[in-house]
Amino acid sequence: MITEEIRRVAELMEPGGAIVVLTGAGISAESGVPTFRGPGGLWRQFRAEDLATPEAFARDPKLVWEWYDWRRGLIAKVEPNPGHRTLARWEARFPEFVLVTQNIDGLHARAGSKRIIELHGNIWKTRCPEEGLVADNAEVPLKAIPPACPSCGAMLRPHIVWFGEPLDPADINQAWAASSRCRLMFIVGTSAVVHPAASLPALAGRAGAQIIEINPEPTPLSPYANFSFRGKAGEILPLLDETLSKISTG
Ligand code: BJW
Repeated sequence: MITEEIRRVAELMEPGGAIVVLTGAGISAESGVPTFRGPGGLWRQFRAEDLATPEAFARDPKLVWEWYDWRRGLIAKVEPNPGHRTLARWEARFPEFVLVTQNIDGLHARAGSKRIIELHGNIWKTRCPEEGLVADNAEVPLKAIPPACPSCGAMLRPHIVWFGEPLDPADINQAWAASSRCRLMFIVGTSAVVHPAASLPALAGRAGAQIIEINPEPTPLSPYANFSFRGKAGEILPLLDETLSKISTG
């Protein structure tokens, strides 16, 4: 059944209108990737300070790499879900569509999205701290922990943004620019507590965009959302897409 609110949002999705979608771990939850803060979330089992900071990596790189190797193993076994696939279709449908994700799992790309701003990096990439070279790495499990740079032999690190590290300026600048000129911003599956990602909707809202949140739980951004869909991304996004198709075919 198509609710009135779904129809209203679908009607706002005009063919030429700029749309930004900000995603978080919740969009991959239905694929089987653990979130960070909810029930069963990674930060309920592990301390971020021990695993996701530059200090933790300096102290114990093997431990940090083992944790990422374990997560790579989990992610390698799962598939993108209808939420990821809907966003890939929207990229093809709307010329001014920007996908900004905090996720490092690579599932948006596997679903077919091509223009993705990965604010927190990608678990399938390594970086050489000496030469700065970023390289794809799909080994599961990793052959060596910690892995070494094939060019200079230095210890590689995951190409991930840890707490206290700056985001890539090119990524955050693009995300800021897109957020400040969009007409619609969807916030999908994020607890909206990690900055600067969580500041993007405020930027969009101040510039006059309509804010649409999709999350089974309320977040600090919920009071500022024009529409809040309390449901799963893998159900609400396809429903919106279906409604969009019905509207456009009359
Ligand atoms: C569903 C669902 C379904 C479930 N459908 N939904 C301003 C104020 C306060 C603090 C700061 C600030 N600015 C910066 C900071 C510090 C810090 C920060 O934000 N801390 C806060 C936690 C307090 N930020 C940083 O350190 C950032 N760097 C920075 O700001 O640098 C500045 C600097 C400048 C110059 C020099 C030096 C520094 C970096 C942040 C890096 C975040 N990294 C992590 C981990 C690494 C990646 C990895 O290993 O995986 O990224 S933390 C973790 O949180 C991960 C995520 O991307 C991120 C966001 O989490 P997300 O995606 O929201 O997941 P959850 O689990 O929190 O939420 C899931 C949601 O889904 C829930 O709401 C569910 O209800 C929902 N859900 N099923 C839809 N089916």
